[in-house]
Amino acid sequence: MQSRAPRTREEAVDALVEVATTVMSNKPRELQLAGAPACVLLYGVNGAGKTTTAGKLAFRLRGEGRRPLVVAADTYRAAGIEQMVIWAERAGVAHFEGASGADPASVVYEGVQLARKRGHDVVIADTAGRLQTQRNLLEELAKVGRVTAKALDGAPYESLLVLDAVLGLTNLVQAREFNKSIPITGLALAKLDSSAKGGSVIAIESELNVPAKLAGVGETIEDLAPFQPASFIRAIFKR
Ligand SMILES: Nc1nc2c(ncn2[C@@H]2O[C@H](COP(=O)(O)OP(=O)(O)O)[C@@H](O)[C@H]2O)c(=O)[nH]1
Ligand SMILES: [Mg+2]
Repeated sequence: MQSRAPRTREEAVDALVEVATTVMSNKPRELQLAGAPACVLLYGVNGAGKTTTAGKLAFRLRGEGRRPLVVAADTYRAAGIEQMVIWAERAGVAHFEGASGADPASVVYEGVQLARKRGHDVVIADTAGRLQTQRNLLEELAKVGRVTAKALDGAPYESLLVLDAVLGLTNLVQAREFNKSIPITGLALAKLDSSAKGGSVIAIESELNVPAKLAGVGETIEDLAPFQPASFIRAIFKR
């Protein structure tokens, strides 16, 4: 850290880059997917990119030789389930969907049992969008988390908060609240291909000590990448 206040714009940017680099260094960014099966749970607000990210991730893991089962637990809307099924088919992976209106925690639980029975090594569960202000829906999400942990008998379980890079500090507010329902193990930052750069992730990583693990960089199935802090910081500060 510089010992004196920056004098020029250049020095100020250098100082910010240094702070961001410190915040983002030494965080484990690999998905923890050991277990039979492991499970990745995606949650966040409506339109953040959960379903798209689930589909892209399934495709990516399948490409790495895994056998994902996608679980459509966005049971509020028939369309929510359908969208997940379409993405699973696009990814060429198996899917399991709850009935419209079913309890999402039960759907995830059944999905994990089915994965075990059929030898899938990873479950990717999509959940309904909800706002960080909707107490009852956050409580429901907490139940999904508890039930998932129980279904997995301590196997690694990734709870990824999906964030829309286009949103600013509201992402930090979301992360704080969602983290109380299900402790976040990683962030999936969608829409990094847009003109927005998702700078709020630095604040979230700093305050909650959680790493961004995935970056959405477009609308096609291949547009998901491991999150790269160095290029992320470079894009924000144009360095
Ligand atoms: N450009 C871009 N669009 C994305 C990305 N991820 C998701 N989207 C779009 O964002 C919208 C909402 O995505 P969706 O996955 O349905 O959000 P959900 O409500 O959280 O499940 C869709 O139009 C997606 O195509 C991304 O990485 N880049
Ligand atoms: Mg969705």
